[in-house]
Amino acid sequence: MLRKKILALLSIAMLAVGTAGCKSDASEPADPELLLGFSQIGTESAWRIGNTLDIEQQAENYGVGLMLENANQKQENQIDAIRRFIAYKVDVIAFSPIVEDGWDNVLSEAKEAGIPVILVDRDINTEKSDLTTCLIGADFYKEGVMAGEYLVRKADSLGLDHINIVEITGTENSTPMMQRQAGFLDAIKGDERMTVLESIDGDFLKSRGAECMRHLLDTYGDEIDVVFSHNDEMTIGALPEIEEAGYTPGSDMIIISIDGGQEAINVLKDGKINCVVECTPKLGKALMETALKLKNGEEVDRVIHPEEQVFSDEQDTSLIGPRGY
Ligand code: GZL
Repeated sequence: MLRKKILALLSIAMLAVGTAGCKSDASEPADPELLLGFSQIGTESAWRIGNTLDIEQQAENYGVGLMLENANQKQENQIDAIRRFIAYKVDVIAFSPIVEDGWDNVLSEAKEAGIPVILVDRDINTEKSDLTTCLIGADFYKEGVMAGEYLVRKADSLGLDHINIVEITGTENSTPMMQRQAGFLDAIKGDERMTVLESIDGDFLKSRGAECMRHLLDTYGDEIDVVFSHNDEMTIGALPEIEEAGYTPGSDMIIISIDGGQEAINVLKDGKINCVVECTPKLGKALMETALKLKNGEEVDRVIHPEEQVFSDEQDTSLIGPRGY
């Protein structure tokens, strides 16, 4: 097949060039019904790694030829990868945009090439709604609301009359960061007990979570009653800093996190985190089914949100089963 020959030549060319920072895994079944190009943000968290593994597993389950490229946290690498997918003439392009802005040009090129685009996990900011076909990902606003609603219940149960909150956010201008923050603030809005002392960007990284927590402890010390962290990675990074400062996370400070990976659930069971809002990385099945529908010219839903739950010290955490990421 001509495309396979082009693909083979381009793959050899790319390996020769040694494209920096990108890993293209052009593993595909013998004669795939569909060739899917996927640009993944990176490997910044257990969530992201779990998301990649799930997409690879589901591609195998559905017999989809998957070309997955890792952008190593750089938007320019994602844009380059999408241009390569266009050159390969893949059937469908999917990607998880690291930030919401800056995609119109490359997605217009995909549209001109007649290749449909699926957004996975995160959204983009554009005036041109026809540049993408579908968004498969969590309702991040609802995740923020669930975090805020937990805090209100916790404050009620402890009989607290004033609560100082520090927030460690995810990557600025990313969908989860903006919507988790908005949902959390809306959930506590009007509750006069609640004060947000500072909100600081931890970029979803463990190392930055530790740095941000050190800064917040140095600045506010024992004024801090609550740490609201946008992902488990940053939360896990922050905990040792809290302990080194002489505080007991989970009791001296209420700790609220999002993702629901195994490491955070283990720490929740140990009582050092009080609430973990689930954000499932298992989006691969919906991605493959949607891509196959697009290849076959079928209609697809504009938005597909997975069901998600809250894990917290309000329940018997010993009953929480293995998380798989
Ligand atoms: C959420 C995803 C976020 C996770 C982080 O769907 O975009 O990115 O919460 C990950 O762990 O880095």
